[in-house]
Amino acid sequence: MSEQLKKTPCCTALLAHVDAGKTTLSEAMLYTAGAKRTLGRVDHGDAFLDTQELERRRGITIFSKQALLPAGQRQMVLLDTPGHVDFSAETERVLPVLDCAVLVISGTDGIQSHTRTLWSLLQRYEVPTFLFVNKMDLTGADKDKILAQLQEKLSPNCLDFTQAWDALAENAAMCDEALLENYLASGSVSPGALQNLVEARRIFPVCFGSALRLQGVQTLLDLLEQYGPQKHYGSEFAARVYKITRDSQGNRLTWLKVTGGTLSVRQTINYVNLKGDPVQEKVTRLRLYSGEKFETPETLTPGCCCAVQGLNETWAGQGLGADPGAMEACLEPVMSYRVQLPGGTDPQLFLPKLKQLEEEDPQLRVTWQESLKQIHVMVMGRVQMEVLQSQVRDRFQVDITLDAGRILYKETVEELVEGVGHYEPLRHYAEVHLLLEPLPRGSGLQFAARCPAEVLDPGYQNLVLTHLQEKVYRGVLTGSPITDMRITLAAGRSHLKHTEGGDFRQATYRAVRQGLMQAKSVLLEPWYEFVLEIPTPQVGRAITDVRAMSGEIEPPENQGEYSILRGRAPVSEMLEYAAEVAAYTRGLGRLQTRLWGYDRCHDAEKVIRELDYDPEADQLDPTGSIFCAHGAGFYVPWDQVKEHMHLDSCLRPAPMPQVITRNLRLDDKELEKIMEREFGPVKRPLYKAPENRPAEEKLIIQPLRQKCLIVDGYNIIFAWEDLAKQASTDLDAARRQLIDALVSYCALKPCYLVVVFDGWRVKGGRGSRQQEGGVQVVYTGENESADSYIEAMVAKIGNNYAVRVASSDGLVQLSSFRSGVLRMSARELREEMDMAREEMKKIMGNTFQSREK
Ligand SMILES: Nc1nc2c(ncn2[C@@H]2O[C@H](COP(=O)(O)OP(=O)(O)OP(=O)(O)O)[C@@H](O)[C@H]2O)c(=O)[nH]1
Ligand SMILES: [Mg+2]
Repeated sequence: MSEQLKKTPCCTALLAHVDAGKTTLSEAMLYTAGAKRTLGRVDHGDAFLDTQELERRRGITIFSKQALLPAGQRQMVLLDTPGHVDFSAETERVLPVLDCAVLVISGTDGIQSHTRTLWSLLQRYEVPTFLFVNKMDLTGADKDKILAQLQEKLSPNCLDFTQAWDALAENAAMCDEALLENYLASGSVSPGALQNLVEARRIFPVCFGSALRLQGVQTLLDLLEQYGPQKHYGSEFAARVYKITRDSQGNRLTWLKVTGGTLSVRQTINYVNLKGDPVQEKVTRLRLYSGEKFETPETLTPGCCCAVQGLNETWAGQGLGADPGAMEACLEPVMSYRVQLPGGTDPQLFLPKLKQLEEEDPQLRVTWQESLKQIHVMVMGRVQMEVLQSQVRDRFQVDITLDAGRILYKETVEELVEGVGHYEPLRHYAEVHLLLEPLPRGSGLQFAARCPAEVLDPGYQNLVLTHLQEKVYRGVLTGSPITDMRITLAAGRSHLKHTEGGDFRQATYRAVRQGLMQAKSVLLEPWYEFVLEIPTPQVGRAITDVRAMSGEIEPPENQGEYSILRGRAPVSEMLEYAAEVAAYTRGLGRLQTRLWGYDRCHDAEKVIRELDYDPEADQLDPTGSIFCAHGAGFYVPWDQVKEHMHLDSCLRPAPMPQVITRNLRLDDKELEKIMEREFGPVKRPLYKAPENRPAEEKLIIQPLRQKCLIVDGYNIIFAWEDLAKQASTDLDAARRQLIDALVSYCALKPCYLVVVFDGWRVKGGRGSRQQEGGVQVVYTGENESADSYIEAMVAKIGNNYAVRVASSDGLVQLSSFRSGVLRMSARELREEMDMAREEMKKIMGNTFQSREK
């Protein structure tokens, strides 16, 4: 293995807005650390990390790249990223693999809109962050002013780490209560304590310098060495893919960070491709890059970032081995363009080539618009457009142009509806009931299943969830993608003989569209958040302009000659406004925009009319269903599906036995607590219910026959090895553990759950009953054994409930139970509880961080 990476490296990225000096800084770091003997320069086209012809020509970074360097006693994988907004998706892709980041601030420009975007991304991906204020050699760069700005705009915990130790210790103590206590008691702070706070993102070290003049660069390296996080990894193989590229020979490279175990040449990797099919491939070569050059080690250890050859269907964001699934990217283009091909080029033949580029940049979203016979791509802006054109020219020798740019709209719903899809051509069968419920703006799509296993087999439930996630669902107003909704599987039905592989896919697709047809849909468009700096006399004009754009504006902030206006406006209106500002202020005004997200469309009616979309004529996404009569399938339009459907509606208010409603209405907080205990801390809120929580109130699952599970407490404890062992030293703890496990199980699989503990030997014990989570915990009284309690209980409720009793295998009395009462062994109970956990884990996907981390 490379000399460089014998120790666990710290993977560090440089991030900033365009031209802040990231590439220059990486050059300076490499040189200062002794990894490079000469100092290249961006402006001379010989920077170590602007390796691509395109980048050298333009003098900007377009692709993220890595370099290896020593940082004192430690090793570092340095990732340089593009700063231009048009390439921010490329920057976002590296965030999930970072151990820490250096946010570069230009000493003369200060905090830009894009800096704040990056800051919130770092927050979202929980990356410990250092700040390097660059270009301090230029006049106008003011250290105190910048520091104050950082503290005000980013975080008060941005601390100057170049100040004297005593002052730093005191300032750091102010950022954390525990540290403060310690500091007050001992009068000092340890570097280790600071490192922990940096790692926990409680403080952000700031230093200053000039990358171009090699000032302050050694200080930055020292800070990274001393306070950079020290990661520890598990022994099982795990990795996270962060990008896909092709080298000049056309070899496909999968860039990943090893996050557990080892990765070796010839190792077999099993994974699931984007279509959901299992793939098994062998690693044929590992490339450990530094700049343009690479070594080809046989094996790599955790912490390393490398390019892997031999994997052909991997994708950026993917987790391999023990690393769980991906996080969804949050920066996305809001404009789509038509690809114009030179005469004689067949678009159908050209499409796969563009798809190759899409693999490298998934945000391109290359689509074939059948109705128009056109290829469309999504790009972030003009610079990316030009880069795409050059890429296509270099790689495929075709000159394309992009035109007819249009805004990408989205759709959501305004209220809760139930969508039903049925698919039953001859010898097929599937029915799916989904609840579509609005979520707050910016939530995206969430999927859940709340369907009892007796109604639909958990295997089919998972299938429905997969189908919900596998495609972009289109709304019925304009055919734009849907967002900001939770889609919950509430019921479904399969047929023992006739349900085939694709049937649930068909039923699921139709259910979503049928639901959308009934719902009150809302058209959304992208909005900018803007800051407009303008000579004060022109404020009136600016306000009028923003109003005319249907924008929103805060009262102007007068700073003498200049005023600052902040607000929001639709992208469609503000797109060209920067040029207008420059014109009417004679170059003195400046407009900074950043994408706020999607919100209500300001001219929805007009857009809907223009796009002229007819959902019922859309052959690709039918809104109706297929039913079967007299041995033949027939089409039922969406508005008649409910008259034909086989299961009842899930939204019909029906009187419910108290116990089930209670379980279903387990408070979100309670449920979340249980989930966290089971699966580890929640990465993002699990149930972000909208204010009026419609689904919780109205979701009522058809009462089949209520399930009841009675657990013979001590018998189970002594039958389960781990609990038995615990019980031998601490019976209370074992009991606690069992109750906790049952509470979780009950939350995952709602049922009437009773656990009975024998108290009959307890002198004078009167017995007790209490409610814990969804579980009833019973201690029998003196002279009453658990067996007899259970027997009496079964006799009482056996008619109304499907009762099962879980007990150790040896118990004979239970076999004499009335018919219809099922016995369950201790082992079966364990298996079922484990299965419920697994199922929920699958359903929850990546909502939870893995415990092991
Ligand atoms: N005066 C001065 N100029 C600098 C300093 N650092 C970088 N520059 C100049 O700033 C310009 C941009 O530098 P880059 O290193 O390409 O900036 P970048 O952040 O990598 O830019 P992108 O990759 O395009 O986002 C170049 O002309 C550099 O020479 C510095 O410390 N002082
Ligand atoms: Mg650069």
